[in-house]
Amino acid sequence: MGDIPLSTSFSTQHETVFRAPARVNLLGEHTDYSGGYVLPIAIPYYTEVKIADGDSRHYLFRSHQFSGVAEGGWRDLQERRHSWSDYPVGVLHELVKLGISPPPFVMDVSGNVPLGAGLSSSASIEVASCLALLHRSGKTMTDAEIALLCQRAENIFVQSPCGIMDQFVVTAAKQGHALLLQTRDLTYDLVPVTSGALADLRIVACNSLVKHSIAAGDYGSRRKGVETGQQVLRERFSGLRDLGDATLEQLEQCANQMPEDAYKRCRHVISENGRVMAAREALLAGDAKRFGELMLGSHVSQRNDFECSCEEIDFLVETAMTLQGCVGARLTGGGFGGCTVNLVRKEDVDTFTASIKDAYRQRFNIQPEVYVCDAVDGAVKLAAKERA
Ligand code: GAF
Repeated sequence: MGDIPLSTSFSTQHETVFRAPARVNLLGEHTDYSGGYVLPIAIPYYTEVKIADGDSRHYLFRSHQFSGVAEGGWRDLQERRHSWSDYPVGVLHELVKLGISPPPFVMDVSGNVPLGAGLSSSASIEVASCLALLHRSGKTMTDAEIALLCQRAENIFVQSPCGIMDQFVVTAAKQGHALLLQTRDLTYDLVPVTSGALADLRIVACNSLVKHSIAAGDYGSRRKGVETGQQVLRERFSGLRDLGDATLEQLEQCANQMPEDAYKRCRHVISENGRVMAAREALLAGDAKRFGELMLGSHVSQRNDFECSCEEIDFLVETAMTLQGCVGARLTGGGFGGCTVNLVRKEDVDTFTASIKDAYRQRFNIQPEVYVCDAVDGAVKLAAKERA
């Protein structure tokens, strides 16, 4: 339970509620900070942010779910607290840089997004907070502006070097669709997941319960490898903007000019971009089997080249692929733990769920969580109410 101050008194509260989902990425991992392609959906686990007028010159960020509050005037909110409140406070910092300073408020944060599971709990809280703070300031922004602002909040204030995928899909997702996003210019196509090639399948996430934070060093070191290799390629091939443009042939030509690990990280990213493009073709051709093969290819590449998997996740993927009705499985999200994403025939979902839980429990003595996911809309304003 949080350490909720009871001293704050309210006059009439004009309380408005905003909600942002979590996400599962179907394909395109670690491609979103070098101009590549991703294919995520938003899923129905949510952060809810209520914002109401405060009665002083203070800002108050509190939660019934997470411990600790952030409270005070602007000067009191300059330092990172290494707490959940860093996410909304980081968003406030980015708004203030743009000259947007909301009047005093009380923000209440709650939600049911699994934490440390690679399902984007951070982007969910950032985007819900951003909508609330914009509302409180009487301002609006486009989806892309909101996503980029929230990414900056995470990169700068939280000091977590994430890409743009999570913030974008959490903001802009559409029910029943995956978002095929080009992360260089933030253009996207909506790809149906409840009709067409994937109509007979469900998207199932399995949580290994191995937790990993992207603010920890592994994500950053992988990102550095990508950037080192990308720089070598740019110097060699004029006009090449980023890895979103690069080919495996070009990488081979530069292989001796970069460290081995940078080469492997780039090989993952370039081949992963190819897999997302191939997945688009597979979906257009109604070929779910091919889509599943591409997911597995992605997993192998993450395991061998990006080196961001772990024993528990490999076990979940390998086990899933032996189960009836599973057409594809892979690590999803930042990696080093978290979740797998699986495509499972509708009629086999119940036995798949029971079998994978059983196998994982027997192997690791841990009961994994399994989420059967619908693709839902991105962040919304839910309601405005007055409370005496
Ligand atoms: C995390 C990051 F936040 C994303 O930007 C992305 O890089 C992902 O890991 C890996 O694809 O979720």
